[in-house]
Amino acid sequence: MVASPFRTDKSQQIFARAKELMPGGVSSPVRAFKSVGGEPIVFDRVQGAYIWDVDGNKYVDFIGTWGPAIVGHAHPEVLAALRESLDKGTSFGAPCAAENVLAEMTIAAVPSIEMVRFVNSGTEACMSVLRLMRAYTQREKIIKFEGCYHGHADMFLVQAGSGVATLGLPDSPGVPKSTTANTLTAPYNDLEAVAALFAAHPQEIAGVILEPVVGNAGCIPPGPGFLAGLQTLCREHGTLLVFDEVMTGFRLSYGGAQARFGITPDLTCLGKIIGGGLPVGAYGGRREIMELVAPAGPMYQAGTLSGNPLAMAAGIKTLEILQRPGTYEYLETITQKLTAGLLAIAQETGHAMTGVHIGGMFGFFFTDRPVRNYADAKTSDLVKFSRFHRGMLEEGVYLAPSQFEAGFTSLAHTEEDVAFVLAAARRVLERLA
Ligand code: KE4
Repeated sequence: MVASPFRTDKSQQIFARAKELMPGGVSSPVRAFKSVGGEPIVFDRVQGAYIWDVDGNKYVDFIGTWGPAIVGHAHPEVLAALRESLDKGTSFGAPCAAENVLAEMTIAAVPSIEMVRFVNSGTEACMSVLRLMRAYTQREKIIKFEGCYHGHADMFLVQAGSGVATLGLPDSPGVPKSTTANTLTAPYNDLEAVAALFAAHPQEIAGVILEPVVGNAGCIPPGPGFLAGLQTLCREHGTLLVFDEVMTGFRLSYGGAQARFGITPDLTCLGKIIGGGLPVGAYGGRREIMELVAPAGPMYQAGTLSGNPLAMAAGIKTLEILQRPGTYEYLETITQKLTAGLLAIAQETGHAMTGVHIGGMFGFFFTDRPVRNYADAKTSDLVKFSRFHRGMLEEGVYLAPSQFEAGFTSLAHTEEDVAFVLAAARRVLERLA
């Protein structure tokens, strides 16, 4: 898959110039490989389960542009739908029929959504839903969880501090303390910590927002009763429960995590897959809440390119493909084989590793302890992760360049790809032993 020896001359040349033009040489920080070290790879094209770099090296791709490529990169039917839409222009800045189509598909698929608003990113979806939950409840505080990421809007950039009830301290310069003072944090999977926050701030908490399966601290599933417990606490306190399904939406099942777990939140954020690789986000929920959003109601939110026909076309075709029989059974099977194989090889080569897979999502940590929250995740062997990442890259396998990300499979990943990846993992882990 990759040239031997592994050559990345062109990548390095292009990236050196990129660093002069763009902060860190990237359009999004995680791409810079800061947490795994080494120079990032500059890519040229994608197809199915694969990605090629500018030096001609081919990799099996488990990032899938961070989730959208669930039907496989550059799916011929998605490209055909885009070409058909492209002939009619790129954006109208006005209603188009395709918005109705994707809205109807989203409403039909996601249990919590009776009405939906399209935006251009997951960040916009989460930022807007935060404003909505405050407008609906007329309260200001929110609860988020350490290690959960809801995009880069100020109020979510909160130091995921340790401890039970942490008043938000901004973890980025430029975010005023006044902005994050209303953001409370608790450890994931810790219902007592959430109950303590409600007790400390009665009638003040507008909403609880979380990733129903964490994908931004590595992959961490909810423990038994956690989601149901949060729903009970929210109902007791007149607080909205919000699932950020930007990553899990249409990945853990066609109805997302909420359909898989049978817990229907009050509001849901979506992104990634519903855009099929083009910029789309969305938020939705009960009609009585969503009708607060302008121009139906007073809560303002807007966007020049929201609902543009190209992005709608890519999203519609992607969801049509996902509706086909056997989709999620295939994703579950291929992801299970990959994860189980990796854990077995780690054990055989003497490396402590724990891992999870759910739907088309997986993650692993180099530790022999259970990982139930961000604090646990941070105790795993990050150096070994970095060395494993680099080793796999040189074997032609592209994993997320951070321990605190998840892995994504697609309908294009085959059993042969899994066998290739596991053989590579064995070679790399034997070298790391
Ligand atoms: P975007 O603004 O990046 O479209 O979505 C923000 C977001 C919101 N909620 C969840 C659960 C998310 O995972 C994300 C974005 N995910 C990251 C990967 N962990 C995007 C990759 C990046 O930041 O470059």
